[in-house]
Amino acid sequence: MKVLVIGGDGYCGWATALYLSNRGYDVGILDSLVRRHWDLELGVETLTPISSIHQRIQKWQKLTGKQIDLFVGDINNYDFLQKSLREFQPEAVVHFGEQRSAPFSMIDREHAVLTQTNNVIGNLNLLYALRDDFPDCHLVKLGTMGEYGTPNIDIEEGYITIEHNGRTDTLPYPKQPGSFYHLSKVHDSHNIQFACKVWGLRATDLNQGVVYGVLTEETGMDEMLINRLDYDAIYGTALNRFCIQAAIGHPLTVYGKGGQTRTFLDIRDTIRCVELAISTPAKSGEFRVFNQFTEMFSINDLALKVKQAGIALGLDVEINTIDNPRVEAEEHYFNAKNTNLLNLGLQPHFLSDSLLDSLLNFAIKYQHRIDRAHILPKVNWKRL
Ligand code: NAD
Ligand code: USQ
Repeated sequence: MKVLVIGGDGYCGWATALYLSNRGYDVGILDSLVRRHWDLELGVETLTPISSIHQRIQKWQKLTGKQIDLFVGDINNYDFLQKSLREFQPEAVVHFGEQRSAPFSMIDREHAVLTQTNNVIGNLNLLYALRDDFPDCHLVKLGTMGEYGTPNIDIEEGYITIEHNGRTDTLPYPKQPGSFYHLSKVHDSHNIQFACKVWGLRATDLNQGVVYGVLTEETGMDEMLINRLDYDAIYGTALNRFCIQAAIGHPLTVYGKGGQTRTFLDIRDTIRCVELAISTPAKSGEFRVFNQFTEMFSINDLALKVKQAGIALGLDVEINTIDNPRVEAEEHYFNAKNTNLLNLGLQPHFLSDSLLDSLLNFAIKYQHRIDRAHILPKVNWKRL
């Protein structure tokens, strides 16, 4: 099957592209490389030294004999997108290619607008390109669990059946996102659902939780295939950040009370979930939603786990509570369903001591690359 991975130079996309290529899929990567540009602009670097996309793909071909086609360009450029799709002829498109940081989207008006135009228009272009040339192609779109927010009732997978004044209907689950980035994902979901309804496209929205870890079988084959691992306050995410902080003796940065509960998954499950979605496509006209995570943790739980794993490695780990730069509930009910992917056969890699160990050791190995100035958060959600 021919699969185009949009955003294939990024954290989730690179691991997915190699995994699918290894599994025998005919893979293409489309990426504007804008994430590398944003890193330069922010003055941050991934913990790990990543090679250029060209070097990465060449090395992969040398090691495995497998070819990955490369399309460098922006999906906001419709001509480029249309031309690339026509050349590659995808049967499935996995769309990771968006600005994915909540703090980035909250820096100021420019960054909010950039995030929403990049994400919403890019996705809308993709919907039109599929409608015109590949109406049967399965769109697998990365959404986020953060679309739902933290409601005081259980979170279902995309839809909820509601009885109101004696009548019943199954409706999209209410969305209460917590940043202009998370809002962009909600807008995407609505656009995709509408396109499936009016044009008969087939799509799966993967509402993914926070991803952790860095090693996959494929990216571990050679240092030139190494994946990015962000630790800075803009792009670094909770668990990855905590492990890197622990490795250099920086106190773990718990925002506010730390009772924020989120969903999480190992990057090795991200790639498997995408494959499960691709191999059982949505029906024509269907907008399918899967909640893509394996476990739920509060931020305090995570900090404690990292502290314990760090102590076992002889590290001195301190947990610091700092003022929460975000506006979010810090103590709340949270219970989300994730049965769709399990029913398709997902066998989760639950968070284990060995994973924490490996992540901590990765961080220790590359600690000389860490710039401590980028650890504490500087972007505030509130109107200061
Ligand atoms: P990333 O920033 O590492 O990768 C995104 C890639 O998309 C980058 O290589 C970037 O250059 C590319 N890109 C961005 N805009 C583009 C455009 N207009 N045209 C072409 N390419 C473009 O992000 P990631 O962590 O790999 O996340 C991938 C997707 O998964 C995102 O949509 C994100 O919202 C979603 N997601 C990520 C996480 C996580 O914890 N990392 C969790 C849930 C959902
Ligand atoms: N947090 C801390 N300390 C930190 C970093 C984060 O307490 O040092 C807290 C935040 O306040 C928040 C939670 O941890 O309550 C998660 O924050 P995060 O930065 O790990 O993740 P988030 O901003 O939600 O975004 C990440 C990805 C995004 C994806 C999302 C999935 O960057 O692309 O969509 O996770 S989800 O969280 O399910 O929305």
